Amino acid sequence: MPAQNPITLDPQTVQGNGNGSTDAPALGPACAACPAHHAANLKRLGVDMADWDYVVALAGNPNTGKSTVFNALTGLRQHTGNWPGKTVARAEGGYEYGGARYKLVDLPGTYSLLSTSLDEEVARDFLLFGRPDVTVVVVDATRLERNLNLVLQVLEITDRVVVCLNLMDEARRHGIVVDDRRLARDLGVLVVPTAARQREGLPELLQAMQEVATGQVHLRPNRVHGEPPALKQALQQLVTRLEAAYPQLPNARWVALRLLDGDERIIQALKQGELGSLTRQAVLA
Ligand SMILES: Nc1nc2c(ncn2[C@@H]2O[C@H](COP(=O)(O)OP(=O)(O)OP(=O)(O)O)[C@@H](O)[C@H]2O)c(=O)[nH]1
Ligand SMILES: [Mg+2]
Repeated sequence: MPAQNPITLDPQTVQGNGNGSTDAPALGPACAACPAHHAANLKRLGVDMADWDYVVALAGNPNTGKSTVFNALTGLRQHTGNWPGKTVARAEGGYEYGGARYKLVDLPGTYSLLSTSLDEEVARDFLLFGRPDVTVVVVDATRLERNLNLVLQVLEITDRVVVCLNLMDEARRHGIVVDDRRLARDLGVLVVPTAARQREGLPELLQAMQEVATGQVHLRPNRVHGEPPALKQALQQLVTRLEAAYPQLPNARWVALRLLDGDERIIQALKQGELGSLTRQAVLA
């Protein structure tokens, strides 16, 4: 079924690519404007991309307003079910923006992505194997420090992040001032302040999601470094081999760290070629 659900926002925000540029997108080894998601893996994760251009994951700590954002963007065009083979509920929906169809998947609320609970495993697997075109991390502006833990973990897995700085009305009420520009600079990704219950900031959020999905902005997240020399060396070796095996892998460093940590799920994913398409040379090596 084709997506035909323009959301009800200011029509001025629901058109064009917003930057007035007519330049063709720069083509690298992988086209920057092309969808980044892994359709075959998404299908295994229960998300069929046949009628959609982009897939957006909504991640965040519990109770930060993910479902409020989800409902505001998708309206009635949504359905709920379970993740394949899991008892974890999933909501997915869609909207159209700037002539493209976006599928939005509401991930379970988690404090981390270390896969220590079923919810964390579901969220992590979706980001890692599905490779959403955009991951919106909804954070609570009144509890920023605690929420940033998850943001930094998501940034290890994907560059394609928009931070939705939600509950700004609550922050204001408590006299909390958040410098969203500084936060964006420090994290190296787009940050959009919102009060989702009042629909405040949602047009800007949609615009930011489009810019990331279509490759109009190229994000360079600031990741936490500082490994000891022995670990650094082991990482470098593993990363080189991973990148040879999976040339499109956006998060070889994170995968290497998990392998060194003995993460069974990642070891299994590697053995089964779930991380993406293995190159022929790597398979034959
Ligand atoms: N004041 C205020 N309340 C909000 C805002 N966004 C969401 N809420 C409220 O916060 C509560 C939690 O919102 P949800 O959207 O259910 O949060 P969630 O992240 O989906 O929660 P879980 O699915 O349980 O992790 C609800 O009562 C919302 O109405 C906001 O921007 N401002
Ligand atoms: Mg929810």
